[in-house]
Amino acid sequence: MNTDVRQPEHSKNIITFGTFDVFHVGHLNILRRAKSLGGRLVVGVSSDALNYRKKGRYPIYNEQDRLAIVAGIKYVDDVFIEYSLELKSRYIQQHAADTLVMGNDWQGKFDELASLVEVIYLPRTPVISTTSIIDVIKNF
Ligand code: C2G
Repeated sequence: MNTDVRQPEHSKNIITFGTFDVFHVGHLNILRRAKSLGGRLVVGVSSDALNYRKKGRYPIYNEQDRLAIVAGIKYVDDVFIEYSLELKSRYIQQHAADTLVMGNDWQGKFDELASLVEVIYLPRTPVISTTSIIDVIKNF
């Protein structure tokens, strides 16, 4: 009897990154489409400190809550905290990823990683963003 339960040969090891603050359907769509490339999906969720360094403000939801929300999504196999944008190649190697998926707001930004992984930019879901949701709530 064949008891081999490994992923099939063509299965990908996919990695993606994001803040996923105030989780919305655009976030869900990119995770679903990343997973649908076929294989295992691991997600790096940016730390609170990384957000503060890059954007000058903390996310609405803290990193442990954002990590728990993303981990609860059925398309996601594993999560970790992304502490630095500059550590992408290390995270890719740690998770033995062969495919990097990012939304096309990052188009071209990760092309230098193409020697390590296949880099795929997926179109963003139009209109919705964490910033626009915050604005709507502010003006409610
Ligand atoms: N996204 C999308 N459509 C939207 C909004 C977001 O497809 N309407 C995608 C983004 O392109 C990204 C992912 O959802 O791939 C997460 O988006 P953010 O939470 O905005 O992540 P960001 O702050 O861009 O990531 O290494 C990257 C960093 O972690 C920062």
